[in-house]
Amino acid sequence: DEDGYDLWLRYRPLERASQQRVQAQARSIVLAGASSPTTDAALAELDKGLSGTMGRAPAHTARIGDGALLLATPARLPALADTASPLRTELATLGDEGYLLRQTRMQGHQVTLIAANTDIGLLYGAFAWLREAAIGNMRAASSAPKLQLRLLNHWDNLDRTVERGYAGQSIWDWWALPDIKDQRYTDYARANASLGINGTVLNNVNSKPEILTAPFIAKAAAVADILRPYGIKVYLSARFSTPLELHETSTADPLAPEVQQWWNKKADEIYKSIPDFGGFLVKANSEGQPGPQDYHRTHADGANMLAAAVAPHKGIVMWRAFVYAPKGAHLADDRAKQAYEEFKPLDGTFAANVLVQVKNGAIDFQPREPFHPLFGAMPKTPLMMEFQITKEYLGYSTDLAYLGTLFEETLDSDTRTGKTVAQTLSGMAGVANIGSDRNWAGSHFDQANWYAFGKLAWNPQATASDIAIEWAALTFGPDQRVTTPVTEMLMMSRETVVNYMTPLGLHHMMGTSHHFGPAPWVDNLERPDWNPVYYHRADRNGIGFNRTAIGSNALEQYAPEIARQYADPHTTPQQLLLWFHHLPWDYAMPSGRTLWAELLARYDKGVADTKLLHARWTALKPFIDTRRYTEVEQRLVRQTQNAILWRDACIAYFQSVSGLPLPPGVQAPA
Ligand code: GCW
Repeated sequence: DEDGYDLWLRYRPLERASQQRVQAQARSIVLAGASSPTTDAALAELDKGLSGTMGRAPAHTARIGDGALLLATPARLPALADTASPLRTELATLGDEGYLLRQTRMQGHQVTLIAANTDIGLLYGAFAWLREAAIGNMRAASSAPKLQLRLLNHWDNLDRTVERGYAGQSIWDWWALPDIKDQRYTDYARANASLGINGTVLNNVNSKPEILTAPFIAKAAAVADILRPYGIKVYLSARFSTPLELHETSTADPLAPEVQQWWNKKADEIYKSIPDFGGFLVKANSEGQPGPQDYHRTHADGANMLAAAVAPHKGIVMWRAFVYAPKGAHLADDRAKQAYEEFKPLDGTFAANVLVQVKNGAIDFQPREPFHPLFGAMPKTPLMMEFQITKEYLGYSTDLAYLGTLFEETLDSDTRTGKTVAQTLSGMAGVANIGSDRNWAGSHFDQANWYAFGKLAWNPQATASDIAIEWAALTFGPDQRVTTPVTEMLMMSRETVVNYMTPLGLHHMMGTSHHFGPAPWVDNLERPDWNPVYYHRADRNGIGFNRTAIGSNALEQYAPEIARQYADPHTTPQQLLLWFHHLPWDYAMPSGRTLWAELLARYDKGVADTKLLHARWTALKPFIDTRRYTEVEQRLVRQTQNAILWRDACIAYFQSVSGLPLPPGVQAPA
């Protein structure tokens, strides 16, 4: 019975023809040179993969023979170090983490070579080869990551609750650690390494001082020991006021010498237990978290102080730009502008080992947002992209929404500063959707979002559809009668959610605090910038947030070409229309409909497409194992109800505001 635990590393038996192709490439397995923990992991994975797909794993031999699957680095195999070898030339372009898969002759034998410059590269190569085997492709490949930092961010609390987690408790069992190490940690490492993820922040950005005390450092070190062979570094979220709250300093002012000294010593202590500790992630002066501004210091002052503490150990600081202050948050302001206003002036003032981590959009992980104006605006500061893999605003793990298309849309956006968003990045972080549920992600399809994040962090130019096809084949088997419809479901799913939740650029209309379900009517929260009415601004005359020069002028934060194009509703992409403009209900849309009628049509399409998703899945019943089929099917039924609720609630509410007639055939609720 398939329960989803194996993720995309299922290694189920292949058909005979595929088995023969795989067999031809792996009559024996040869590791050049001595073993290391990382090559042990690679060989164990090959054994596991081949036992599953082929029925048994080939013998490991020391000598290269015909049909060998050979793992080698230049340091391990002199032939690869030979400057005359074209393979060496190719390897030289692949860096520390790249790999190549190649049919070649070695010592007079026909072999399949998995080659890299490092053992981590070999591990990545082994996973890539196994992926080819599982799909039955056996293609040659050559690949290196385009981004250096590819991290998961766990919003996991020390009591094992997970902020915005929809997949059960945190996988980190802090109570049991460091002595008791769940097998799940190793499987977590395998899954992440198979995608090339090379770092993980273990705890929530809403952090606690305890995480940096000796007992928790020991626990984190135990996790780091398990992840290390897989090329994954451990990072921690640091609470800015930690020394003060632990009563070990009298202030948390970043410019106070005692504070700097405390952090220096803390860093020394951490690195003693975790020599390759990655560094800190910090949420400061945002949503009630402490930060340097509590002492009238800047974000750069705060980040640079922490950066100085970890710099001698080659650590980094990822400083989040997700800041917005309650003060002055009245309707004339625009929360979307605040991060840019705070951070843009600091460009060039951050220490070399600081990265500023920016959410994909300027509000908060909405089903659709334009790219954050900080991308392209901080040329002197390395930036990290922060995506949310967990679906806080897209229906949790109940609704099906493939985020590959959302990620791709942001990454491919042209900043008009000579770079796409992807080209402005030094790294990518994904807020993890992983929990202790048997299937890790809360639903089978949500595994695709973890997968897509990892793949795009490795190569931000990869396409969401290629990733979807690969995931579908690895998850449900390479039968095209399954992979084609599953891929089509994935590719239409996010737009479907946009349509039934927030069409045409609407945003932040979700239920207060939990963020599930519609609540566009809410207007009484303690902070105006938390109210949905602040964002849609619907009234008798029209709807939308005017962010042009006669509105909040958030547009001015974008490159002039974009600002000019989006200043006019007629040249603003329809999908962002109400993000940037407040328009009359009878505004003429390109479809020929009024804005009101277009809005209704979008909501209807969202519902219709949800039903279509369900129908496509039920057609797959003969091809999918019972448990996974049923678990997905139940969620699609629920999603249809959710979509109907969104549509009906939003239409009823907007109609009550606009006073416009409902479309023919639609009755106002009694
Ligand atoms: O998306 C919002 C969430 C908060 C989260 C915050 C952030 C970790 O609703 O739960 O807190 O953003 O990103 O800091």
